Amino acid sequence: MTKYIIDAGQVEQHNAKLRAELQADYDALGGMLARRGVDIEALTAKAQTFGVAVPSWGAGTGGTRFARFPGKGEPRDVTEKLEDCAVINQLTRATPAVSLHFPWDKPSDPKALRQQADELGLGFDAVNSNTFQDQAGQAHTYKFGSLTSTSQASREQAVQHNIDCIELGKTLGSKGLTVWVGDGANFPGQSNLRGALERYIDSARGIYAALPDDWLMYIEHKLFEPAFYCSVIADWGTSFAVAQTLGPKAKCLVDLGHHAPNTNIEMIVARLAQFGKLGGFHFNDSKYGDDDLDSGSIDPFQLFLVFNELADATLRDGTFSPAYMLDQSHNVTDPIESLMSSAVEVQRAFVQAALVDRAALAGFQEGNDVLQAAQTLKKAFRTDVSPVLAMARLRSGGAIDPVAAYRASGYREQVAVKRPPKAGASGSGIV
Ligand code: PSV
Ligand code: MN
Ligand code: MN
Repeated sequence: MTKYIIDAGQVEQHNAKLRAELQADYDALGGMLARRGVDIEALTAKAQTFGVAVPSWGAGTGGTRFARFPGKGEPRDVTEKLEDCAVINQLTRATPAVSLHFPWDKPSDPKALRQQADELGLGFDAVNSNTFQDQAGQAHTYKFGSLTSTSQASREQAVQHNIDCIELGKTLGSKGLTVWVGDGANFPGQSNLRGALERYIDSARGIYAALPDDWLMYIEHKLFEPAFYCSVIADWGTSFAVAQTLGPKAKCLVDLGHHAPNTNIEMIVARLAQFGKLGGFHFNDSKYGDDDLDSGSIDPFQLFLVFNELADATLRDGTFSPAYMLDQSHNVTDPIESLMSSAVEVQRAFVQAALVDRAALAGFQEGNDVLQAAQTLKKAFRTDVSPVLAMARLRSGGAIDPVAAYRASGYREQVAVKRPPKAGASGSGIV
């Protein structure tokens, strides 16, 4: 039996107040969709299957290189992060798994952590390694790189850390390791561009060899930052080449914020899917760079177009299940509210993409009816599927309006009392 952090009776009360209004909106949308030949019940059932993992580090206030302004009642350790993640899933029913980042989230008792997650109805998504910072007591620095360092000792230490992450992840029931390195250079000439990638591949082989058969290794590319002249794994071409070189358990991970502005991300998605190397996503939104803004807050059409490619790939390839995760930094909002709204935005794109009339689209593409092809996508994107999302939540046991239910529960005020700020606490680890 799942232990709910927010009193189930409170959620029911909240739903009771909104139920009639939702039913009216749902019926109206159902009638409109029926005229298009779409069964709203099937769409709602599909929405109920959607899940996106929540990053443990997103539960605390993020921060920029300039400052961090902590919020009230922030989780102080991994067990408190799990509590917050459980609230997010209780109200949205769309975030059944948590992605941990080591060593930030290293549990003193991994079995107890798994038990806590079980009790809260949560699973563990891919675990993330961290070789972009030096940790206290670490023998060798990553100042000049980790998996690609010219220092063999630093490389070996970084490989071992990834293997340790796999071991911890096995105990927790995780099935994947996400590897993002900040390795690169700040000056032309600082590093040998080809040599650095050769060292990366050599190190990655050591990690890959430690992967259990039913695990995947997700290679996450990022254009720049912290390296500002060049990054070793800067783009999907490089991550694709690495994944091909390593083998079938290595796949590419697309973080939406890790590209130059105006990059056609949906085309990257289509390419990776076509060649069987699309492993998963870190969802967020951005205006300039790796802004880590809330999903769908800047360019919801791009998010829709990504899901449109995923829907096309599913149709072509049958079973196809990339890993979905949010990777955001919340600086000016309550992280629980941002994560709930973001999960709903990603779910919205998933449902809208299911509304695309694929037969009509294929016909317009075949006949080069450009305008109608574009309108076919827009018609799906413009459909307000909010009643479907709310009904899916209601039927799955969540809240019709997650943010309203969360505010009414007083959860943040309660944890603010239970979780006084740590003296000198300055960050969630993200700078
Ligand atoms: C890097 O910018 C990144 O997107 C990677 O996914 C990291 O693991 C995450 O942020 C948290 O720092
Ligand atoms: Mn990421
Ligand atoms: Mn990032």
